[in-house]
Amino acid sequence: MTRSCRILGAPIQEGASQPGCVMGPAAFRTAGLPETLAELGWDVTDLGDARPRDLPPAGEPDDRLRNLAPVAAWTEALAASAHEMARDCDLPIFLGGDHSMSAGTVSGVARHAADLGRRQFVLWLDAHPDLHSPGTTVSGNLHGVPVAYFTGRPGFERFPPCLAPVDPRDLCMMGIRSVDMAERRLIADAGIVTHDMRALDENGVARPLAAFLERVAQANGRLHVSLDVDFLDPAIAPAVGTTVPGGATFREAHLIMEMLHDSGLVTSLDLAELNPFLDERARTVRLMTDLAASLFGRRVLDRATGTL
Ligand code: EXY
Ligand code: MN
Ligand code: MN
Ligand code: MN
Repeated sequence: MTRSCRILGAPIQEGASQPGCVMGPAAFRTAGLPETLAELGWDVTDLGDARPRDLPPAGEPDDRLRNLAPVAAWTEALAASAHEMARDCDLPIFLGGDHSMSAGTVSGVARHAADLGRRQFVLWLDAHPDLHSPGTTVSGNLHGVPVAYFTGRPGFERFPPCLAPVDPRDLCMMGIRSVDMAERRLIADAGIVTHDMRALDENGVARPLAAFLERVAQANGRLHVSLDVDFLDPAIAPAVGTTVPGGATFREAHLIMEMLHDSGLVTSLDLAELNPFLDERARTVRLMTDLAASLFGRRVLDRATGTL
């Protein structure tokens, strides 16, 4: 039976310090993402780009936070769209746009999981935990807060309410290698399963990922994957404003995507933080598009028969 996928651009860049993510959705389309997935047999519908909601004036601007009102407006719009898309197709894809997009996308798909009486799990592939609240962020850049928002942390009074918070114990982080002090304490207290790059160096990606996927399957959960460009090593993916040396390799990233496809558990996907302005001959957007293709079933060799 043909599986359906809907694509929504989220051209948000207000959460980042470096402009450019606004061009992300267009770059993915230029790289042929929709056509690539259709060639893999998926029923693909491109919904175009989201627009931020008109929120009432947000009161006194908080000069510690960059672009609070626009990011809150984007969150409202993306949460509503993500909730509908999760209801209307098998696997919605959200094209970023900076990672503040995930405050809306994850809270929206989690609301649909709650409608179904199922748990929402999240695989967070990122150099950063993005676990700040408005009261703890040092930079004031709101692409550093989505995980705190969608896990229902306090301090988001000037955001739309998160209607179905994700249980932090249903979150698995991989690739982490840049953590601020406030985030470090919270990861320990909240019991978030975190495989930093040191752990991946020692254990590889397959074993920790298989253990997490087993938990999702046992719980009959829905699984959102949020892939931040900076999860990857900057040498293979330079088009992101927050590069951190020592990221995942080409094969580690593809193995994760291939295992996710084989599990059949993924029910939504973010491709976040692509900044085409920083790319080198489109190689980052091509890699991210290829990784999405691996998640959607593209194989070099068919594992069962070993044939091409
Ligand atoms: N933790 C740092 C901050 O809060 O500014 C860096 C955040 C980077 C966020 C990018 C999307 O992953
Ligand atoms: Mn991120
Ligand atoms: Mn629903
Ligand atoms: Mn990051």
